[in-house]
Order: sequence, then C-alpha cells, then structure tokens
Amino acid sequence: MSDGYVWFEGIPFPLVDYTPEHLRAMQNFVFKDEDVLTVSFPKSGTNWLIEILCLIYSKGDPTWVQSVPIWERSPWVENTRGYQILKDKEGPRLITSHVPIHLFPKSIFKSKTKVIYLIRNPRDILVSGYFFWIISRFVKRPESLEQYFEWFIQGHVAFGSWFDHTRGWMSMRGQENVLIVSYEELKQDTRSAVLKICHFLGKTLEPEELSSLLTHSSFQVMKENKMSNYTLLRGWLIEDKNGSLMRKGISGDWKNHFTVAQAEAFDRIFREKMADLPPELFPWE
Ligand code: PPS
Repeated sequence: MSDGYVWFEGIPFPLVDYTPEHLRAMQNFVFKDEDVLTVSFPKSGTNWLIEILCLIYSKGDPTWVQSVPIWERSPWVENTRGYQILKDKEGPRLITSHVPIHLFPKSIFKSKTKVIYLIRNPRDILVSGYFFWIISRFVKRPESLEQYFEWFIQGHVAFGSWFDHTRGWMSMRGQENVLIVSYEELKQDTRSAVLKICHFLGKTLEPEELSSLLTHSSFQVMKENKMSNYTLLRGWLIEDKNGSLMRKGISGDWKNHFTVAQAEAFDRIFREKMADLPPELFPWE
C-alpha cells in the first residue's frame, strides 16, 4: 500500500477491501456459463445497471432491491468481501467488476458467461469520480478538479486508465456472449435499453413488470433506496454525512465543470488514444 492506493501490476486499486494477495488469487476465480457479469470503469453507471439486472431477475418485484444491499446482490469479484459471497454461491450469479481485462480471471474467456460492458462519456466519468472521491475514504483524494483531470489523463486513478480499460474490454465486442451498453442510451431511452438487455439475457417481462422495473431503477427512487444509494456505508467508505453515490444522474455534466482549455485537451487526447476504434462506438457529443 502506498500513496492512497493499493498497487497491483502497475494499476492503482482502492484501499479498502483490496489486497495484492487477493487480486492475485482472484485471477483463479471460475466463471460459470450461467453467470452474468457487469463490467465497467468506475462511475459509468454500474449501480444503475446492477439495479436494472436485479429487477429483470425479480420480474420487476422490488422486494430484493429494497431488502439486500446492492453490493451483495451483484458482488464485486475483485474485492475481498464480494469474493467471499460469490465463491460459495450456488446457481446463476450476478457479478460485477471494474478490473481491466488484462488482469481479469482467465476463466471468463473460456466460459459462456454473459458479459455486459457498460460505457459512459469519460468526461462525465471524470467529473462523477472527482465529486465522489472527495467525499470518500478509499482512494487518493484530489485537491481540485484540475489536479484530478491530470491524474485521470495519466491513468493515476482507481482501476487505471479509462482509455486502456475501454480499449481492452471493447476488444470483446461482437462476441455472442458480450453486450455493450452505454449510460447515454440508458438515459435517452431506458425502456428500449432495458428491452435490449432482456433480449441479450433471454428474458421477457410483462408490461407491468417492465413498468415496475423502470420505476424502481429510476434515479429518484434509487436515490431514496438505502440498499442502493450507499448511505449505509456513511462513516466507513463515505466521509460526508450527506454523501451518496447518487449525485446528479445526468449526461453532459462535464460541460458545467471543464474549462474550454480542458475540453480541447480532452478532445485531442481522446482522438489520439482511441483513433483506431470506430467513433460510432461512443454515443456521446
Ligand atoms: S461506482 O462507484 O464506480 O460503482 O459508480 P457507478 O455506479 O459506476 O456510477 C455512479 C454514477 O451513476 C449515476 N447513477 C444513475 N444515473 C441515472 N439513473 C440512475 N438510476 C442512476 N444510478 C446511479 C450516479 O448518480 C453517478 O453519476 P453522477 O454523474 O455522479 O451523478
């Protein structure tokens, strides 16, 4: 452990619930064909997608999302607490991860596990991360957005470089068991995005089940749900007494925070680093 992160294979991980020993052992985790894996870079809307998946599996019944903390419903395989829950769990599992593909358990490449890679405009990820890490206790805390902007570009933030993470996982696109979903499409037309996810999972929902899912995964309802908004972790992971994962829940907030110079610099770096990927993969302005 050093400088506000646990470092493993050159990638910074959060301080709480992560150890190099566990990250090494986790690489032998065995995925099963019937598992569903949500992967994302932090602050992509991961918890929103988990809530949607839970409500798909409960057919819109909110009992599960209202009674079990979100990190127990779809545990993170890379943290020690999540791994303990997953390793003894029978039957199909919902599993979450932020780990870059090159450090991921290799069993994923041999299984038929359904993988959903969630992307979001990295500018919004940067802003969301900044406002969350300054109220949190488990990663290095930036002193200003200007400073965090530099760390983000260099990949000196939790789980490393967004650019490498996205390029790595995007290399699995086109495989039958892999679906790419964006925060932006979820925001723009949640119903259609949910139906796309249901189709991928081979699930169907009755109209009233879908309607209940849309209500219970909405920003306002999740913000009030203590099993999903992380207020149960106040005082442990979240320092601020009013702190919550649910900040604004919008697309394009970066425009309220980036300077013109930062916006131009980010555009230039994005073009350089993502040049060989088709622009239509990234549905944001
Ligand atoms: S984490 O800590 O990395 O797992 O965070 P993650 O869940 O990936 O991302 C947090 C951001 O997702 C927003 N969010 C939502 N937006 C819209 N609708 C719903 N239901 C929803 N749930 C979570 C959350 O507000 C964070 O984004 P910002 O921009 O900070 O508001």
